[in-house]
Amino acid sequence: MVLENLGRSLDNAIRNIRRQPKVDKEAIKVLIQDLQRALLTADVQVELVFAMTEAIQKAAINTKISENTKRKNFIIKLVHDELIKTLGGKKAPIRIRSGKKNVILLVGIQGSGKTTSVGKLAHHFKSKGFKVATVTTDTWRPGAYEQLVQLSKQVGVECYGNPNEKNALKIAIKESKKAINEGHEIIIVDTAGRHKEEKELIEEMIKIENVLKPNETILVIDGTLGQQAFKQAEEFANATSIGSIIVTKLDGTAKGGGALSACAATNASIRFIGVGENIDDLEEFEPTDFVGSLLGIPNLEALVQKVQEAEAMADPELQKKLMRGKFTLDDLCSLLKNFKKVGKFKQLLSMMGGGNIPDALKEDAEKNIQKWEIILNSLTQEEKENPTIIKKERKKRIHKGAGVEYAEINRMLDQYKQMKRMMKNMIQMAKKGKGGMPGMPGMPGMPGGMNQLMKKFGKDFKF
Ligand SMILES: Nc1nc2c(ncn2[C@@H]2O[C@H](COP(=O)(O)OP(=O)(O)OP(=O)(O)O)[C@@H](O)[C@H]2O)c(=O)[nH]1
Ligand SMILES: [Mg+2]
Repeated sequence: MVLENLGRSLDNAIRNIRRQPKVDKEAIKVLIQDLQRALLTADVQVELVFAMTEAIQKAAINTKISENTKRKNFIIKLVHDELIKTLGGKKAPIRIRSGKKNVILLVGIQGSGKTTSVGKLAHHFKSKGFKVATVTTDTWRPGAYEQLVQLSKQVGVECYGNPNEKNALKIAIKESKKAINEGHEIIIVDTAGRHKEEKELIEEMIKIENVLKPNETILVIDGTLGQQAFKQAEEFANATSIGSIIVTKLDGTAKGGGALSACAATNASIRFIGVGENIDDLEEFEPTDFVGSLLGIPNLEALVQKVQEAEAMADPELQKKLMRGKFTLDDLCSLLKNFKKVGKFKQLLSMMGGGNIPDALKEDAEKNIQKWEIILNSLTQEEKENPTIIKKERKKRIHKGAGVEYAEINRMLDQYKQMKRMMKNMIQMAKKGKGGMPGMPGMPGMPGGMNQLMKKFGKDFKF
């Protein structure tokens, strides 16, 4: 595994917290120390480590969570989220258009692993079914042409170049054109790594970018540089809008955490990581999966999702709105916003009405969530607070203003009424001390939270 040591120490820290019968301040303190030690040993920048762990510690101690969430799971999710944030979050994949011309340009400092990465990328895209070719424009390094020819042979793709031409720009234009004309979909272009300085490298990159107009320029960075990768990545991120990064040699370096977090800190996207010298030692970099394997928890995503869902329902603002006893369209707006975070409106409806709502209706609501938002945004405050005044004339106005079908407005209002009825039932059940409606599967945070609020507000709820 990449960053094996970091993974092992994070895994231990998480195991420790999971073993605790009760997570108290002391246990959180130990976890924070373990995390700091693990991240600093992996060369992550000191300020970053402290900012991350402070955020985790604060939220771990201060956040009120739903009683359906175990605090240790909540804390694991905090660690997970902070690590993903540090590594740059979700990124879009390279835009490759099948059947069209696609050019990928690799640049980087001497010895960073460009040529090897050209071979690895060729292998990666070939195995996805693309017709790939490589182009070498390196007229600087002795044997550079042969190196890529050899690698390309190993991958089973054609390599274009001209060892007799000394002008790299000329080769780039001519050989890429040839490769495209001969029917290749993806052309991966290697460049010379004579630069020891970022500035020079960036200047040349801009020149080649201007003539080749690549879909993507990839900066290859040696992962053993650790935090020093920041400067290179930053200059690069400032110079190109179509750039991404491959961090190489992450196999066996203790500094990988530094290189990865330093690159991510520049907002450049790390697309791949190099994890060895062979052509298949390239991994697509997806922070979510990466963090999952670092933390060593099987089904981490399921755990994170569960906590996220439970906490969306435990949102105190949302609960207050639900418990105000007057479920208006304004409240529906808040619900939609909240549940868009979780992405499962269907589940909200289950929570509110359990088996009472047919699946088709739930799916309908989930599908129409965007249209509903448009409708809701077209309503006046008065209409939101008192939906009964939305009669024919007002509906006509909304229909015109929101650009949605007339029937859609009725559908939304029908669903709203149904929800309001269910809310009423639910609160009545809570008042009777039954904690919620029967047949309400997966209702995290609701009954308990509701009972607490009932105690607080007494019998003031009226529909
Ligand atoms: N362990 C390991 N070695 C790598 C990785 N990527 C590249 N290398 C090694 O790093 C050395 C340099 O790789 P090259 O691909 O030639 O680097 P380059 O950037 O093309 O070098 P120049 O063209 O001279 O600038 C070679 O010995 C590669 O085998 C990696 O992910 N892991
Ligand atoms: Mg090279």
